[in-house]
Amino acid sequence: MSMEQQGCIAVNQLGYRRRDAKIAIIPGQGGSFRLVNNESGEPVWQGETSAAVEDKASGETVSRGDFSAWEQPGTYRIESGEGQTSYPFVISDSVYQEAHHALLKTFYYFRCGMELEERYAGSWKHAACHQMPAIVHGDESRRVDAWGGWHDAGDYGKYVVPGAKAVADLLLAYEYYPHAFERLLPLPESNDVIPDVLHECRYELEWMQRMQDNENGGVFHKLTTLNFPGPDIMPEDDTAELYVSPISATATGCFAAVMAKAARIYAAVDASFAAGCLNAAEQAWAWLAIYPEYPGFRNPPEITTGEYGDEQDADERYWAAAELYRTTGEGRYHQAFRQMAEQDTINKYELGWADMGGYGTISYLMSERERDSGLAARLKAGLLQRANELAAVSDQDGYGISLRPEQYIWGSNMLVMNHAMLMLVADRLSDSTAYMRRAIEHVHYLFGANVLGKSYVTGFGIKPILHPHHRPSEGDGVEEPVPGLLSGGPNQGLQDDYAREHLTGRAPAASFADIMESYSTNEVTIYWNSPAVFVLSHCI
Ligand code: G3I
Ligand code: 9MR
Ligand code: ZN
Repeated sequence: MSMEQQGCIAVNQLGYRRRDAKIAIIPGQGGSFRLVNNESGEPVWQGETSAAVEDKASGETVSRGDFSAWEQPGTYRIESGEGQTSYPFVISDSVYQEAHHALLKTFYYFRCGMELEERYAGSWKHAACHQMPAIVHGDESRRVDAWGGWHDAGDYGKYVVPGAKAVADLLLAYEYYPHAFERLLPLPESNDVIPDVLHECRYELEWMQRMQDNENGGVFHKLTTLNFPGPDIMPEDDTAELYVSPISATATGCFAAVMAKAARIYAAVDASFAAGCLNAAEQAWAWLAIYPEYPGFRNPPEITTGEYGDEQDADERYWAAAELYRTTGEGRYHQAFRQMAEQDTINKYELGWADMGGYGTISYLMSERERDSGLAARLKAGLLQRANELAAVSDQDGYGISLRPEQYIWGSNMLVMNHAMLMLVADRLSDSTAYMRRAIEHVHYLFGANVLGKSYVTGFGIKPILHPHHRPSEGDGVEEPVPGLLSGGPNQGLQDDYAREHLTGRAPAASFADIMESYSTNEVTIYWNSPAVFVLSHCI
């Protein structure tokens, strides 16, 4: 076996659960391949690959070696052809526990405004940051004391819209898979009454509440310094003045939605917090009613941090109506939802930071309230149709992934996980096992079954990313990055200097560099981790 070829057969580096589909991706024309006991080198099973395909996304010719039939626990590798081999991997039913735990724990590492103590943060401890009240942009004598919440990403901005997506994914994961959240993280707030995932989301929800303008119920779009700090500045050393940017309709819409959702979920564990969430949601809805049309958010000229611009606020309003109806049962919200559901311009099946309609659809489909049965049937059919489209793209892809080549954009790993999430929702709504099987292939991709043979999650797999664009990981003097961070992944858009210089001409799924400088391929964010928590919650 030549060492160069080790790892060239791509597998999930965490391993495979016994009953899951197990597929190794083998470069070249394919043929016979063997599953080998990693210790003894003895083949235990052998098979034929599928016919080779020219995979557009990766730019490679690959075939698929399906060894799903082998279910015996152990440590193995795949071998084929002329000395090609995979990294070793295990077959075991507990391959995802630790990764799930770390992907969730990461939200604690993103916390702003409090010290991260060694007891909870280990070597990645640091002092409290960003505790000063923020100046209101455009009304400079006014201050908003919005401490707390999570940093967005590799930068220290705090943005309402992506925060709402992240909390929505975590709360939805808890609603779907409560058993996946029984283990303590632990957190400073841990107790035996409230699961840690709800403590962690509450830390963000309380920050979001501080971002609501108590004069009118609208929600400030974001809280950041004027510009991004240097690339290795620790949070507590980022002491430039903080600003809140103006209210936006997208922030106010998804705020109303996620607060109404939280009101329902927290009612069972903390009635007074739940009541505060509902009140905040209702105030935000009142603002939305006063401004049925509102210009999309644009950065004020002095502010160059993340924009999260989005001209379309109808999907956030649609989601808000769905959650407010499900939580309160009030007919006015149902009526608003039914009206908006007729608008073809709203994408009702996306789970992104810009297009959020999918959350409204899922909430309506899960609702215990009286529903418009025709509408519910149409939404269910639409969601299954969308999942069928994703499955069809997956079936054409050498790596079993539902992204078309042009979808390897900034944060492509969010799409990989969002699509898996949608397929898992489809799995619940239908009798078919076809969606789940494909969703799990998306997990395999994340942990190494991809053209680069990398695990995109820090600290997990044999070849994990090591240099994410994450200021604390760069600046803390600790060699290993914070664990459990999901990288944005391949982006063919060449949207940073490093990518323009080094990645030009690469195939879409190979347009990635594990380099701090490449923020458009290797940054990390709360809302890329969150759909991964949802998907792995299914797997443990
Ligand atoms: O939607 C279009 C698609 O239609 C088109 O085909 C494709 C081709 O380039 O582009 C798609 O738009 C991309 C968009 O993300 C999709 O969500 C844009 O090119 C791309 O520039 C944009 O990137 C966003 C990036 O900020 C720059 O604005 C990322 O989504 C977003 O996650 C990222 O967010 C940053 C924050 O601003 C600051 N904090 C870190 C965070 C992560 O990098
Ligand atoms: O670090 C910033 C990252 O969090 C953002 O996602 C990214 C895009 O807005 O910008 C990064 O900051 C870079 C800035 O845009 C240009 N100069 C280099 C900065 C990275 O060190
Ligand atoms: Zn901070």
